[in-house]
Amino acid sequence: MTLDNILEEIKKANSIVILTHENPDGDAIGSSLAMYIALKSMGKKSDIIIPDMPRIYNFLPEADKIIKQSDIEQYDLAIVLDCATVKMLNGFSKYFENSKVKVTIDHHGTNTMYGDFNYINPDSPACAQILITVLEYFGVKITKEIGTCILTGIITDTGGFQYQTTAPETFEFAADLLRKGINVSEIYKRVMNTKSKANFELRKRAIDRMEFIEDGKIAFTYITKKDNEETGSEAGDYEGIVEEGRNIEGVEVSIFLREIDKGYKASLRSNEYVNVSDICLMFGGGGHVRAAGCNMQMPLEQAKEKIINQTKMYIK
Ligand SMILES: [Mn+2]
Repeated sequence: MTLDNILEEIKKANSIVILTHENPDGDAIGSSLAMYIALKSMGKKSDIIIPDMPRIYNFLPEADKIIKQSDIEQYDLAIVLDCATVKMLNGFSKYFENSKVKVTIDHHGTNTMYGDFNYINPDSPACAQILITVLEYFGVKITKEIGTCILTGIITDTGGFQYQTTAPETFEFAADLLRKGINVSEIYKRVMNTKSKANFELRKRAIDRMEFIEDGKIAFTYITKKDNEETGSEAGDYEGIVEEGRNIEGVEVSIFLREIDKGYKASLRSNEYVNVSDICLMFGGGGHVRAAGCNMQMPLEQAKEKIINQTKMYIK
């Protein structure tokens, strides 16, 4: 079975690299750190390479061990977490391509099974939740540190247990952690409610620009590089903006464009019936039914028109 193969590869490997998707969220960071700590407990040293670490997750155990790049050309084993495609590894895919053995652990239905061994569960609300099964299989005890990282992944990807993806096991696991003395309410507050000043400033601009299309069923907004500069934004400071549109009464799809080096990165969220992963797949992206994204290498006006027109086709 896949997990036996993965465990065998971990045991064999002398050098391991942990990777995740670009623009990492709480699930990406939490899963990576949980794996890092688990490997350490198994007597395995590993590198986590994340070039664009959002500052709100700096409180996580071992977050200071995350590196932006590595001198090691070829790792024996690469473990990729929470990442649907090789393309989403973006700037640091070379560590993946060069490694001798490749493992992916993920919960995206759009995962392309690009590893030698792929452990995918699209029913799991977070990659971090899959790790509970994986680590228990490896005989790793879920310590307070590991639990904190896993819970961070679960809380962010379930929007604080609010999405329909939240499974009964999700609550059971949270209850277990609470019994173990993990400060669930503190993690919740840090992850869900604490915003950087720059995030707040970006949010203000995005809300100010928000447009409603198709009788208010589509909400659209954007931020530019200039906004980032003027607000002193760093990686991850745009988190939560797309949800602002989604939370407005009558909105089915919220679209948020964010300027990146080449064009715009689109984030989509839906409420009831639109599969936004389908929309994003049209532009080479993907994700989940209610949350997905894609890159659009074109000017703002063009990106806006294309993504809105595509979305309109799904609106009832
Ligand atoms: Mn995830």
